[in-house]
Amino acid sequence: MTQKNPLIQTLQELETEALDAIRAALDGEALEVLRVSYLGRKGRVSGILRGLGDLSADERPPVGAEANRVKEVLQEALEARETEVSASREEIGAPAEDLTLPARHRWSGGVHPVNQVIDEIWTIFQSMGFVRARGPEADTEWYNFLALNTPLDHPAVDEQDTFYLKDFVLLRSHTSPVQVRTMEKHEPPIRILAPGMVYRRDSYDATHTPAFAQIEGLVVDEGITFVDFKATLAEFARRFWGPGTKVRFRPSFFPFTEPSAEVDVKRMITMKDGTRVESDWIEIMGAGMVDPNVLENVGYDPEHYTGFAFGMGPARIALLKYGVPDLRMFFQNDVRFLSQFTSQSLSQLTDRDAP
Ligand code: 2U9
Repeated sequence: MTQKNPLIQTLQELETEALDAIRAALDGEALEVLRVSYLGRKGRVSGILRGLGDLSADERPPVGAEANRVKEVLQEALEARETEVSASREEIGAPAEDLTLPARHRWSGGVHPVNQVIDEIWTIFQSMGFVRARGPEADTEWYNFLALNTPLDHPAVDEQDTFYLKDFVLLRSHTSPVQVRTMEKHEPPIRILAPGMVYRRDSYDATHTPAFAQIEGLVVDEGITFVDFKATLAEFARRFWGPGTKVRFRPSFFPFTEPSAEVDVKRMITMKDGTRVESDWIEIMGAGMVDPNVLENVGYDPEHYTGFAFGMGPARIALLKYGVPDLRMFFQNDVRFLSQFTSQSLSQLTDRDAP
């Protein structure tokens, strides 16, 4: 066995030492220093290669081969480490985020303008002692028409033509069935507000939609008079539209109320220059004293109890309140339109139910 040339031993020690140093290097600059000291013109591996000429013909090939192998190993190791340190430099954060910038605003939804109006109306009536009542959206002809003193061949039914699910069962055309069901279950005093979706076979245009929200209210007790009726609704109108609001009750007809009225308001509007002008009369709801036949239908004695009822469409109220020209804009889900009503955020709500 030929003895190992001591230069080969030196090369292998250099290799180990250099590989350790390369692994420990943290940046490109340190790696460049190492490259120069091992592989540069005056480097230690290059020095051995340069001295090959002084070796004997026997010694030269194995030392030369080993020197070249070590040179290649170190070159590869330097390149690999260079790639690693430059990748981690990017990770550490160049280019860095500016942590002093204010946080980006996270998009958050708001309450739909029609629901905002429902909430506002509900808050006003709640403060007057009304409680919320609910009922099914699919109901029977009895609850939707007959109990409400509305025979099916009455012309008023044409206006409330609705969707039948099967014989006798339909999508309610108003929330009045909720009041009928509440009266069946409870004795007076009754003071309820019934908001909810209703359905009619209507066109879809600037002033109609076949599905819409309604809010109806009902008060029944001993000794409820036309004065209670007018005062409650006038108080509501002034709280909703502002203290300067004028209220007018115009005679009308509904099968379930007698006498009946349409309620109009005349608002005080503040112009841009600060002057105050009166609006035209605008119709905001229908209402009336509960027809004695309706009270009888739920088993109340109309000689003993009297009451009043009212109904309004919050989308129509929202239209008037915000000056929106077309009802359909509320239902097209265009964020450019809806985001103009985000003053009330979901997190601000404390006492909100689904309508
Ligand atoms: C019972 C007794 C009476 C509710 C009433 C109206 C008049 C009315 C319309 C307003 C706009 C419907 O959404 S709208 O198209 N409503 O004009 N509603 S009186 O009367 C009742 C309800 C229940 C037991």
